[in-house]
Amino acid sequence: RLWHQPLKHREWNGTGSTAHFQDIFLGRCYIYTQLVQPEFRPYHMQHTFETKLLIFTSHVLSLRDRDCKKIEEAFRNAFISKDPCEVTEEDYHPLMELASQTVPCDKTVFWSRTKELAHQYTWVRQEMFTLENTLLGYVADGLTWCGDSGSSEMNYQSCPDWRKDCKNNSVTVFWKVLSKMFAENACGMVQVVLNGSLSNAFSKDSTFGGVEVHNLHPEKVHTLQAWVMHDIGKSPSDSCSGSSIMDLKSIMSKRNIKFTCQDNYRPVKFLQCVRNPEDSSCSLRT
Ligand code: N1C
Repeated sequence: RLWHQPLKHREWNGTGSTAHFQDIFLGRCYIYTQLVQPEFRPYHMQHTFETKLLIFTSHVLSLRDRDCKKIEEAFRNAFISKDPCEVTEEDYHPLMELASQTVPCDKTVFWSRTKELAHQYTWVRQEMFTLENTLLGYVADGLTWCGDSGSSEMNYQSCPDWRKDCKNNSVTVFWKVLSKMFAENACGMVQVVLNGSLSNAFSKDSTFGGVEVHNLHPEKVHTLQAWVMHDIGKSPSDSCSGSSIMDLKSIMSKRNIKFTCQDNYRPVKFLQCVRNPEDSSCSLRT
């Protein structure tokens, strides 16, 4: 027999909030602000003096004294005690103001359906940033969270599913706001890693195609470089000459941003080859 009846939350079709959400969020925030900084990286991964200075001034300095408890509170306030299907972009604005962060010009990396590979790339090229290499992207990556209009607790039983329940849920709205800000803040030359093993490497329905592309500022971003990567062992389905990339090219030309595209960009291909050294496409002669 249950002595403490659990609070009855509304039932949704998606998995519930990640267990120990608050602890994970706070722990990750402290790891990011206290440990994931260039000075703490192994010597061989340290930056040249210039990039280091750039990152230090624009990126790290602004984070050192960020109060993780305040950030966690602002995060909770965005969705707690609310219907998880009626979360608005404005709900997350106080959080965005508190934890905003800038990435140096030429160092932004977007991705679509290539998450792991894009992250391996920025892990090796430590001066580059995906959204998950910024504080808020880092703390929220892979987590699920939602509240309930009838309670000040998080719902650990279920959260809205994007397809079956609603689009404006706490998780989806968060990534939308954050991705938008990430794109708005980008400058110089920006890169995107796309998946050429899908029939459409570029999709207007993705966060990259639906949000980021439209929030790049042409006054700040002069070029978008796309890398279309084919998974080793799968047959290529799309490439720089395919129609989905042509769509992206025409969107960029209308937006007055120069566009370049390359299939199997070598620095990223090398990362795939580390995992598949025996593949014929990884031999020195190709
Ligand atoms: O829809 P996508 O890819 O094109 O989104 C990726 C794109 C990247 O450039 C990021 O800057 O949008 C940003 N982004 C994230 O960083 C991110 N981390 C985790 C968008 N979504 C992110 N997630 C979750 O993955 C989120 O729940 C969202 O719905 C998916 C999108 O992944 P995708 O379809 O591969």
